[in-house]
Amino acid sequence: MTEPHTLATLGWSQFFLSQLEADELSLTPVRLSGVHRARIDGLTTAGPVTLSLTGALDAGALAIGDWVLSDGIRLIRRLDRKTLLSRMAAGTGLAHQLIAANVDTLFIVTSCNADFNPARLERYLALSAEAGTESVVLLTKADTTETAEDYRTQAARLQRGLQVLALDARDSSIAADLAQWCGPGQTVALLGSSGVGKTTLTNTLTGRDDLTAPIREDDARGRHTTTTRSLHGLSLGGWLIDTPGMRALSLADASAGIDAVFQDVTEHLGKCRFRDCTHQSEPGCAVRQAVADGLLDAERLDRWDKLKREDRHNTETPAQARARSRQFGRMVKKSLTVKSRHDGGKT
Ligand SMILES: Nc1nc2c(ncn2[C@@H]2O[C@H](COP(=O)(O)OP(=O)(O)OP(=O)(O)O)[C@@H](O)[C@H]2O)c(=O)[nH]1
Ligand SMILES: [Mg+2]
Repeated sequence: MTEPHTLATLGWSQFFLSQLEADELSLTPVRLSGVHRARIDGLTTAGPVTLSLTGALDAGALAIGDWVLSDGIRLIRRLDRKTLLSRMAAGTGLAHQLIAANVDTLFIVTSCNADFNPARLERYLALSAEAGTESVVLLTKADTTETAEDYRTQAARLQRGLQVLALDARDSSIAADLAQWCGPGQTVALLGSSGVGKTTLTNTLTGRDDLTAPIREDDARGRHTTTTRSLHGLSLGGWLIDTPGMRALSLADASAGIDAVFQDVTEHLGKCRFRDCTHQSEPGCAVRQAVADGLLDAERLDRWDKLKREDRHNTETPAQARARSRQFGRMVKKSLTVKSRHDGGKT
């Protein structure tokens, strides 16, 4: 983008302004548009800047979309984030990898083909809910099938009130359908598997001509064409972050996000006979009863349970895990005692 920006069109707001100390008012706010090992690229009201990363902050602590303060040469400090999309770094076991910061809306991208997978979409939705971003599911390649509406209906069931759009990512008229998220000051990010059309959407919505590549015919898999995250100006005035295709998405520290996506499950919690019910085989389980009564989808319950266990496993320290298993042991023992008393009373 060549035309000058105001802080507001760059996404600045009272939230960031209120973080400034009196002696920081002369510093320049910079919105990060690229994070590299030893330098960062950013946008200011005076145009693009590049700052070298020396000393205090390392690149891993910064995310594209972050607001930082600079004295014109150096980065002085990062401001608190309105939202932060992060995930467990693949292969490292624990470390969080920052995806993007200060994103208002996450466009979760999948296609009307073999890429469509409800369980995977639920992971993205939980990540988004945990980050505090609004979620919108975009189903690309609607032009390649007669059944786009079926995909849309299935996706809409994955979270209450979820917005889902089926579209042809190459069609310039989609900008009008996405306009409410793409205006001045707003930031969207695209996440999804390789080959679903993230860069195609980027090109359509920004007027760019970034590299895209055809997917494999047999299983609809992409070729990991995009390799870095990048921030671009949208034709409608906002900002868009394109990202490389994701392979696997593991959740950590996302317990509240998972529950926000699975409200149809969580609304039945807290009503079981045992306070620490695991909803497996305990008597008086309100959750299993809801499934039996047709009020709750058994597959949703299974997927919620699996995600919560995974999240716990990835989040707990070994000491916390031991404490929880001790507590669980005590709870089982107690419920067996209660049960035997109860059974004894009956005979
Ligand atoms: N027919 C049709 N083709 C599409 C659509 N969206 C994307 N494509 C095609 O799908 C292929 C992959 O698109 P990309 O935009 O490169 O996908 P990506 O999500 O950026 O992939 P990575 O960069 O590998 O993560 C390209 O050949 C696109 O032209 C769509 O809505 N309809
Ligand atoms: Mg791409």
